[in-house]
Amino acid sequence: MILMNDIIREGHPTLRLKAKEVSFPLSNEDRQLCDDLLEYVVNSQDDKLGEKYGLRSGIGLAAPQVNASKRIFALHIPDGENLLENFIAINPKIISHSVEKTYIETGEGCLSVDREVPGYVPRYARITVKALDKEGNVIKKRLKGLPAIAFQHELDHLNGIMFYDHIDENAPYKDIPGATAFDRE
Ligand code: N9Y
Ligand code: NI
Repeated sequence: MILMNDIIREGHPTLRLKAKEVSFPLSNEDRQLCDDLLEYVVNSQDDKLGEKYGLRSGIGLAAPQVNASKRIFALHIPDGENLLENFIAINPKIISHSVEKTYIETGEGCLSVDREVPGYVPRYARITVKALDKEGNVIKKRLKGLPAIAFQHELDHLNGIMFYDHIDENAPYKDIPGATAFDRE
């Protein structure tokens, strides 16, 4: 089971690597990694289990965050139109995206970052994505709102990108042209 001590923090070189494609059929190790990532996000959002194991709540977790440089992440976004309720993405890709952008009004955080970094993180408002599931089936989805934002945050982890790389440090709350704010509430 993944605990906070298993999550590597900023400064660890693995977070800056481009993660490797996963080959199929999945190895037992990769299968377990998928299950562990999903288990973490589900448990971390359960008040009782989160408290019991001291988990910081997260809606997504990418393999590089547990020091596995592989193109896998899990998302658990309750209500997000049920699109990413329990989603494991392997070798994920954005195949098209809107011109319109969005950003979380209150900024982003990251389980690998133990500090607040203020500022808008520009994301595509709508994306069409492809990924493989554990059996190697191609899953294609259209995402918007929080699921779209979270997918882009996780995909960035597979490419060695941190959310604050997107923040304009001289003007963190500068207007983003063509963007509509996403309100977390
Ligand atoms: C976990 C992150 C991923 C999200 C950050 C922004 C979009 C994806 C995560 C730190 C603590 C809070 C938590 C969070 C949330 C957001 C919106 C609505 C409800 C994966 N991570 N968090 N970051 N929760 N809850 O680093 O979930 O943002 O790579
Ligand atoms: Ni993150």
